[in-house]
Amino acid sequence: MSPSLFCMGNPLLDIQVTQGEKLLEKYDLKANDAVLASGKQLEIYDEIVKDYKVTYVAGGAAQNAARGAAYVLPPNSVVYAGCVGDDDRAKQLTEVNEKQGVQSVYDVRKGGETGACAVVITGHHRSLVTTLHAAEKFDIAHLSTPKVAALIDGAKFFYVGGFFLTHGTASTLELAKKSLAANKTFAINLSAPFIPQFFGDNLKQVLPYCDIVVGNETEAASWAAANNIADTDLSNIALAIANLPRAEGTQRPRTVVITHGDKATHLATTGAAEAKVYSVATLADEQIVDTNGAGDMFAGGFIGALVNGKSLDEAVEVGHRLGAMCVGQVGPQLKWPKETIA
Ligand code: 26A
Repeated sequence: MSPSLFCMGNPLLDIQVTQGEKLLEKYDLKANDAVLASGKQLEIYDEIVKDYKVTYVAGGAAQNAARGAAYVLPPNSVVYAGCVGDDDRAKQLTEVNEKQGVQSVYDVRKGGETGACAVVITGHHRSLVTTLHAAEKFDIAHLSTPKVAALIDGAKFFYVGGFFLTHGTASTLELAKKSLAANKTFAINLSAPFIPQFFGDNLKQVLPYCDIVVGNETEAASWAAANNIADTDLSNIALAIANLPRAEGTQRPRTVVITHGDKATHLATTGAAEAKVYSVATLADEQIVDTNGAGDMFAGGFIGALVNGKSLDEAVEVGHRLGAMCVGQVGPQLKWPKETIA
């Protein structure tokens, strides 16, 4: 059986540091943000490896979500594509994926370097500083290689990181169009405020094909601002995204789910009179290790549950459980041995 969920994104190794207050100041970073490193920020990787105690963990937003989905799905359900170098980082990512039930079908750049993300933790915040390296060299031709093409044909669900739109809009559209032609489900994550803000045109091209859109409160706000929507209510923003035009031939409504930390989760579906608001269990301070990857694990759990045939309500619940589980671990990780979730 071919895996039912095909994911695509930027494979990254996270290099995580805690108590990073000084780093935020030095590199001009917001406590809770994701950026592409530029100028002086490119020095952060050498500095943290040299002067801080770092922890290496598998990252890459869509890859985290893929591992999250695999957590709640039967074996051999999830495959992930992205571009890496032929280095130790890629080896490490492949091993973690394999252990956690994700088949990696990497586009491998000979002599290339796998991307990295400096994760600066301050309290319950995380600032992500990414250098994509090989990740942005993903070649659309990879999707037509016999192995990957067969996996795309065999999949029923697709999930792409919005982050991929910094370089891979053509590949995303190719996948999205295949999904539509075969009446499959295509999901995207808004990924970070800078995607709607600076890559809004790319997002606009892809959104008509998206059956599922996942994001958080800062990404929803950024999307609203970029689209001249003054309303800041997350339910209304979710509804606005749900009601955006669809590609011709689409046979299903669009579902938009916007998380807001432990405050609430908002879910809107095309044509609905109002969004549904779910409450989220609050974790005690001592249960929180860090929040890196929590949104990805929510997305992975949500999508995985839908692939499993669960209802939207159940899928939100699974997402919440995985998000909370991730917050209790270092970086974008879940508890092993596996707990039964769905
Ligand atoms: C293009 N950018 C900036 C990125 C990322 C990214 N994944 C893909 N593309 N910037 C940060 N991440 C990942 O987000 C996860 C947390 O949600 C980090 O690797 C981290 O694991």
